[in-house]
Amino acid sequence: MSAPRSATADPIAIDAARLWDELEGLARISALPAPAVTRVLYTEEDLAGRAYVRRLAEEAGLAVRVDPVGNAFYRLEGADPSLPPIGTGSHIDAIPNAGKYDGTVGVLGGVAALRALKEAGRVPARPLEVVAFTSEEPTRFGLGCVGSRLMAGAIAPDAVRALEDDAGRSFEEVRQAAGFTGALEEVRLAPGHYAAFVELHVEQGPRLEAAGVPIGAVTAIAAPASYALELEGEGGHAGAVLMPRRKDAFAAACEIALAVERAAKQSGSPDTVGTCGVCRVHPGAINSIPSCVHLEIDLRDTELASRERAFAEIEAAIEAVRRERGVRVDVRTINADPPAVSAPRIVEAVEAAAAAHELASQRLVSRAYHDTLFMARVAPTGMIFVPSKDGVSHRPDEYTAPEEIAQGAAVLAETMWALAENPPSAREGDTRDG
Ligand code: HGY
Ligand code: MN
Ligand code: MN
Repeated sequence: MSAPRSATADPIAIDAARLWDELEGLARISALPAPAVTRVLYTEEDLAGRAYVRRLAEEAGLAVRVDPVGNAFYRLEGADPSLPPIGTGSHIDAIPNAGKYDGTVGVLGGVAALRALKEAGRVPARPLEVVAFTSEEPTRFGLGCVGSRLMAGAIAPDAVRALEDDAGRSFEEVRQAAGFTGALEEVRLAPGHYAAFVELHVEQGPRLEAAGVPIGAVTAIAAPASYALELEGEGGHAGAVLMPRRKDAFAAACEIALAVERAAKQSGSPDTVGTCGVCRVHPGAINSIPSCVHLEIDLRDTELASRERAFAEIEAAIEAVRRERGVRVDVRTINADPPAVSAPRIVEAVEAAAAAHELASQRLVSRAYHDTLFMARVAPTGMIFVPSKDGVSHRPDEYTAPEEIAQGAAVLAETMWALAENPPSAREGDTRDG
């Protein structure tokens, strides 16, 4: 077994064409025809995608472990196997009508990074691990980052078991049917399990492309919150009930949706964003006044105080709808998470790795959330971004060029290598409250 690399070794080289082909192969595993990609938690497409990635990891000579919720760990052994690993990873589940690169670049790019080190005969000072997290997207059970929340102890296993999908099937029932058994209590990581965690991801925004910079060193991840609203008015005949007597639940929902947009625009912070991506109207007949509506709100900001100010505005608008329209509105918080701050040492390691590959880099905040948001509760973290064409994501026309993806994987490999030899202290970037 060769000794760890000296500081003067050549930069790590990634086979860009091979990584591109592997991403294309994964993109073909989808519930929708190309170019759209859909892989929803615990569906046959999700399971086929997991098997595809596992095969690539095994072919790369990585050791594989899968935990009871389906988080998969692909490990390159280090010179001292007893030391806490440096982790990386992301997700392969994809929302309906998504693109090819959200999450998958971080999983397959991570496998490519460890494979490149192994094929170059380089043994890191400590183990390196790629994690393919379960359920980063909220699509099936309404909550994102279920796998990393459980790993970080950010959600109780009972709360996960009780989640239900739109067909009324419980998380536990679906998980077991997908072949993931064992107790969810075993998913939680021991304190200090990872010495550091760095995720590679497409930016899902326009800044790197606009700046002509190939690498982003992420300094923080915005604070996401989501809410489920049940509105109950009065149904009736669309022709027979005169307007003064109506309690139209959909019109009430529209007022709330516009209040979400207004609160985000007028919050005083350019980083406040809000939308209502889910709206179900009952009974859903053209000539029947909507009696009930299920509405879901997604609200975020990089600053918690700004997000909370915006939500206070939305709550005031909801109260006005109750009062003026006589429509009942029940609000359930799905999640309201704090932001995550990257460990300064990891931000610097990403910038140094980019420089070692003669790549420009710039610091930026992640407006999307990622599993790193929760890994930041149990380890020093950072993220590496690569550009998104036109800033597009969560759409079939999402695109990042092959050489940009390979550059991200090379910077990831270089960063993990450096952190393996000289990890940050455990408290750096600790975002837990208090
Ligand atoms: O919604 C998000 O920010 C992530 O893509 N799940
Ligand atoms: Mn996503
Ligand atoms: Mn993602």
